Amino acid sequence: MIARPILMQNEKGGDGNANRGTSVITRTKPKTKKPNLYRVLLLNDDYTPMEFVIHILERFFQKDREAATRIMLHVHNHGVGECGIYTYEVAETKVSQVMDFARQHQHPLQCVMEKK
Ligand code: TYC
Repeated sequence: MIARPILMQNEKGGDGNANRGTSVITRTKPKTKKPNLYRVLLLNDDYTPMEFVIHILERFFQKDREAATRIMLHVHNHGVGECGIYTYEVAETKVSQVMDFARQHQHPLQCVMEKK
């Protein structure tokens, strides 16, 4: 973790001159903030072709054919399954890409995200 300099105004200053009445301290304790993570899930339905779901997993979730087939069959058998875990904006983008692609091909496939 990189210690970032923190610029602080001290009790003096306010005379308008650059950096007069200021002091710089350096953070010593590393500040590590974990990002909120979101699961992207596929939901089962009776109409979307298995091959289409496998294609989605390869195209948008970088799965190889074997992993994509395993996830698709899990969703088919259990009703829901995880495609991946991402930060909020990435997860949101994946959900939109899947929903748009499914709609374009007139399949009822549903994709959702949930906070981990
Ligand atoms: N149940 C679908 C079928 O039998 C296949 C399917 C799998 C659909 C996963 C959606 O998310 C899904 N054709």
